[in-house]
Amino acid sequence: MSAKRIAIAAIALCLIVAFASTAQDKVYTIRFNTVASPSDIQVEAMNKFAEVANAMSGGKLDVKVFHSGQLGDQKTALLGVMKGSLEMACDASPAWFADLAAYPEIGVLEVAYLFRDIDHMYRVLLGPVGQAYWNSLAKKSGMRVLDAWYLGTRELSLTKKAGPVKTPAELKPLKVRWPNSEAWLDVGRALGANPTPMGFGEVYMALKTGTIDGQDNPIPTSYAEKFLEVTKYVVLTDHMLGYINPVINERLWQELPANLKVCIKKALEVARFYMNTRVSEEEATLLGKAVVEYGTEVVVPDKKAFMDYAKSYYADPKFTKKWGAGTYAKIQGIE
Ligand code: KDO
Repeated sequence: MSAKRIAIAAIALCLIVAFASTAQDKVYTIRFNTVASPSDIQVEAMNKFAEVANAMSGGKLDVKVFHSGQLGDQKTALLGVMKGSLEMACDASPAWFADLAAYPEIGVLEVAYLFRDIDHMYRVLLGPVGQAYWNSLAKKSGMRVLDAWYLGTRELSLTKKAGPVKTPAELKPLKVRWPNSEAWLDVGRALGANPTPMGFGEVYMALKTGTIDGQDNPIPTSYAEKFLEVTKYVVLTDHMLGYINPVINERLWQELPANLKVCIKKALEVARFYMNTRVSEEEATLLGKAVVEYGTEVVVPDKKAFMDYAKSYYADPKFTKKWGAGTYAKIQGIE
């Protein structure tokens, strides 16, 4: 080999080594945002994720948690993750993706009375059906779903003025808040409501000042965010097994070395177990606390009336057109 060739080969080798060591030495800062406040279990779970991911990666991952919407509300954060101006967000789920990622088909994964129980929910979301939706979401939007954390069963909480609603007909005249995306508003409509769209951060004040008559969220969320302090009735409609999907910018995900991807996946799993256990515990205990602390009245509604109403609402052909023929039944039928 000539001296010139040896020199070129040496330079090429140096470049390869330099590149490899840059990739290896690089510290990835990952900002992880939520609208939830620090008293909310999901913030604890996000902190758990950060702690495990950072430790497991030996400092190559630097996950930082931002609560209370410090880096934006639900929509802003998800659009940021899609564009790459934010690395991760926690307040994500299909009813958001359907609108923000212009992917109406995926909305079928978050409709009233879809899942029989948590096992069914997990078989769909973390099984091949869910994975196929998450993969096409990543292609369409630049945002990848990494996991599914149980948020709790969604129930209505209504003000004193609204009264102890027991049927869809009684819900109709009330101003009940739902998250501000079309697929979320359909959840409200499927219960007979005429939903008021509103950002999460405005709900407490709107309940307190009487701008709205109620809202829907799982008990641990409604308790942590003090929504139960400013409402009187919790109506046990059990209309949805709520979950959130931690998401990451797809370009960043593809850039991450394989070992760091493993750290992220493992840390998410730890956080998921933490969150799901705590949520289940708190679902069982917090209502009793709210009864003592706030004088909450627990209302057992005509759940069958709500379920029947939802079934006929989603039977509208516009949903078959959005989701694809037979998709809803296929998801419900997964064993
Ligand atoms: C909410 O805005 O009511 C909601 O429960 C919607 C969920 O998709 C999720 O964004 C959640 O807020 C936040 O994570 C706060 O718990």
